[in-house]
Amino acid sequence: STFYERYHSLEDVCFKYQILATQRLNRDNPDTVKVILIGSSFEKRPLYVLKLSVNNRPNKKAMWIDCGIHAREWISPAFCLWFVQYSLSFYQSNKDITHILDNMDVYILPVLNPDGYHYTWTTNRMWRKNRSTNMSTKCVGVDLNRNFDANWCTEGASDHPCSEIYCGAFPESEPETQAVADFLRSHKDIVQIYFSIHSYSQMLLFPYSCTLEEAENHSELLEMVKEAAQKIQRHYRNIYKYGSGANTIYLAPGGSDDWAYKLGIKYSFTFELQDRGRYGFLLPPSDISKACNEALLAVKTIALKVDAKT
Ligand code: 0X9
Ligand code: ZN
Repeated sequence: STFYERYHSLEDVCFKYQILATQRLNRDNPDTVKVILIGSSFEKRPLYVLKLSVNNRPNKKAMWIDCGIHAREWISPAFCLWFVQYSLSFYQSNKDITHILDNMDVYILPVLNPDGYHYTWTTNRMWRKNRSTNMSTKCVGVDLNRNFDANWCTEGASDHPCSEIYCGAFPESEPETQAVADFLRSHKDIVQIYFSIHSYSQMLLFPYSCTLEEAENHSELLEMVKEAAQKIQRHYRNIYKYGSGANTIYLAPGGSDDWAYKLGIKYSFTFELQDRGRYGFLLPPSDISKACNEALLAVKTIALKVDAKT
């Protein structure tokens, strides 16, 4: 199997990212791939975003993808690497990725929660939260997908530090949350599409998850995820559910997708990749390529639809 059909330690992901950053999308332009440091984790690990940008046209729109917000969801960082590799390999040969990259910059954060990810490799494979500590409790970690400022810590999150869905002491209390939120705030006029990649259960979700109310462009978002799910079914014979988060899985406030949406990024999505529970978080490496190709098809489908509208 290739590099991309295996899971990788944090060190290997970071090393690979530095290598990828030296590659080019476009032979004529050296500045197509760039690494940006957006902050650091609780344990002071760097948070690197890769920027793919094929030309320097001003006012270009952008798409954001983050992976690995939940430590044990290993298929997620694998997807971010897959996406970068696919972009670098098929720009100018696959018409969809070419069209997307010609029209928008792409920012990819492969491991939003590096401390947690490292911990799943060394100590506890089923860890979910980050690894922040606090004098007032012996329990470790905040659920970073409950720590954003979107109906923070209401029903569907917990204010108990020992809970798996602990929302933290206050919104954006965690350095990882802050780094992402700061970056998106400072790029909100260009970032049009937000994707957060999770596992498992095979779902394509959009806001809201923090309330049962419908998003203002609910029907537009529904149309997009429906088309993406249909394409996955047609090409890969696999079923993905789709809909707003609160209606499709559960109420879960403080998530990054809802926060990004409220910031003004009207095309905001959370994907839950394979599988539907057979292996759960322990998806075998032999399933990585199909899981990533399905998600890639969904990302491309939605990006093309957004691009056609704007
Ligand atoms: O509960 C979550 O954070 C996500 N599911 S997971 O099993 N990967 O933990 C779903 C997130 C959906 N979006 C929001 N809750 N905002
Ligand atoms: Zn998750």
